Formats: sequence, C-alpha cells, structure tokens
Amino acid sequence: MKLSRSELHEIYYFLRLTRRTEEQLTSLYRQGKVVGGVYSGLGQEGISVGTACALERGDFVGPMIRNVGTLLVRGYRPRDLFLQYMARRDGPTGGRDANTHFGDLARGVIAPISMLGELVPVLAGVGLAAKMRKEKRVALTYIGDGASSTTPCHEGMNFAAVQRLPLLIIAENNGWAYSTPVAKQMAVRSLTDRAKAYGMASVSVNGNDVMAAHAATRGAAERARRGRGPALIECMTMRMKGHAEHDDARYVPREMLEAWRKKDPIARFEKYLARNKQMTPGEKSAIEERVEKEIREDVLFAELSPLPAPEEAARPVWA
Ligand SMILES: Cc1ncc(C[n+]2csc(CCOP(=O)(O)OP(=O)(O)O)c2C)c(N)n1
Ligand SMILES: [Mg+2]
Repeated sequence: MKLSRSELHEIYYFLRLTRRTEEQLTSLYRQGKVVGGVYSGLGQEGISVGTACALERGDFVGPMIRNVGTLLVRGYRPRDLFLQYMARRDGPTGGRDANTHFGDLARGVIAPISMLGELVPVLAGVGLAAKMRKEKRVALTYIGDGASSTTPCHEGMNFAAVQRLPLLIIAENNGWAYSTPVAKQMAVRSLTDRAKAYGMASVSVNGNDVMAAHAATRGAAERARRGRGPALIECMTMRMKGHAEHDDARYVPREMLEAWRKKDPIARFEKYLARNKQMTPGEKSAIEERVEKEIREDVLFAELSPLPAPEEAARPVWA
C-alpha cells in the first residue's frame, strides 16, 4: 500500500519526536532530575513508530519500556514522558509511578507490565473481547528477544493461535536481553520459529526500516481483521545503548555497535524520502523546527510542574 506524502511526513515527525524526547530524558537524567532509571529505544524508533502508525484509531496497543514512539503516535506528548520520568504532579500517574508505566483506555493504550511477557496474554484478552463483540479491533503488543522466553509469552501465543485472535506480536530482536546475547537466549534461529510452533503466522523484517515495519503490521492487521488470526512480526534491530542509562554495555562488542550505527533508522528513512522525492530540505527543516519547539516547551512545562503533595499519595488507592 502506497503512503501519501503527508503520511510519510507524519512518520518522519514521530521518528524525530521520539528520538528527541529520549535524548532529552537522558539529559534530564544526567542533571539528576529523573526519579529512577532511563530506558532508551535508540535505534529502534522505526519499530514503535512504523507499527503504531499502521493501526486504526480503535485498535489497542500494549507498549513496553522502549516504545516511546508508540505512546507519541497514540497522542501522548513529550511533556507526559518528562513529567512522568521526573515524578511530577501533572504527569500521567501524578508522580506515583515511573518511566512508561501508564496507560489510557480512551487512547487504546494498555500500560506496560514489568514482568516480561505478561502483556501477551493481556493483549490476547483484548483480542478475545473484540472477537466476542464482533468488533474489527486489533490488539498489538511488543516483546523483546528475552521476553519471548517467558512462560506467559508462550501461553499467550498458543491461546491467541488456538482462538484465532486478532493479536499482533511485534518481537523486537535487538540482540540483547540485559547482558544475555540472543545466542544464549534460544536454540532456534529466529523468533518466527517460536510463532510457527504454535501455528501462528510470522514474518521477519528489517526493524531499522520503518516502511518494512509499517507494511508488515498493515498486512497482519488486515488479515487479523478478516478473522484469520494472530501474527508475530520479528523486527531485526540492535539495542544501541545499555539496558538503561546506568549500564555502559561493556559486554557488547564495539564492532557490533559500529556496524549498526551505520544502519540508523532515521537516517535510512531520510534517504528513502529524498530518493523518492517525498521530502524537500525545506519540509525537513520545518518538521525538525516543529519538533525542537515542542521539546523546548514541554521540558519547560515539566520542570515547572511541582512534585506531588504527600497527602495525594493515598488518594486514588482502592482500599
Ligand atoms: C519475568 C521477568 N524476568 C526478568 C526481568 C528483569 N528484566 C527486565 S528487562 C530484562 C531484559 C529484557 O530483554 P528483552 O526482552 O530482550 O528486551 P530489551 O531490553 O532488549 O528491550 C530483564 C531480564 C523481568 N522484568 N521480568
Ligand atoms: Mg532484547
């Protein structure tokens, strides 16, 4: 399916916005303003943005910690991330929870679950609800190479395949699960082998090619909407930083990082747009300026937001 010029520009805008938001979070972390750690999706922005942009408004997503791009596509603003990471009162959880631990059913966003793999059965449940209500909704979630080894991931995949649920699993194969390389994670060659074991459709794409991530998601979503069941899309990529800012990733071979640095998804998309005459230098700078302005305003807004008052801590507690 061919994307219009404005759809391509929107993808470029979200790629840049995601990268700049995360760069800014790193800067805030180094200034000692973040409560907790900072996790980065550097080099993986094309996966979050490409997959999220391929969905329809009524679809549901279950992002994990490196999927800031997915949150932005779903209508969250950089300020929400800054506020949340700095535990400020005006943030999505009012300073009660950290990093990307927030969601909003109205936006179709299910909050992350720290226990790896647990979002797979939860989003399978969203798919089951859609199927039972005969709604053309698709549920999409993300797993890492490490998360794909967990019990809930396997139970969720099997359940979704048996029930032919409209579930899309975006498997981000970024080479590492903390310090564990993929070769020590699984004996199969590809994460698609895990899907095949359950009779689930699967495909492996270049995760640094936002157009490939977008096209694979569109295709799988259309198929799922026709009642043809779930799919796993393996996105080959590389975790370009340590597990989080505190981790210098000394266990990752430097040559591996250097090789992947040349495959940067944003630079790749810029070349694609230029080659296909879809973005002029003027249009590119206009998008970049818009992103810079939004980042500047949102950092300022977040820094001016107070920490929550102590008595607010127990307010939304159920019992
Ligand atoms: C069930 C479970 N085991 C261990 C952890 C601790 N842990 C958090 S992230 C992580 C590595 C995740 O690797 P991967 O799934 O490949 O995602 P990536 O960090 O590469 O995005 C580990 C082991 C956890 N959160 N949940
Ligand atoms: Mg990984």
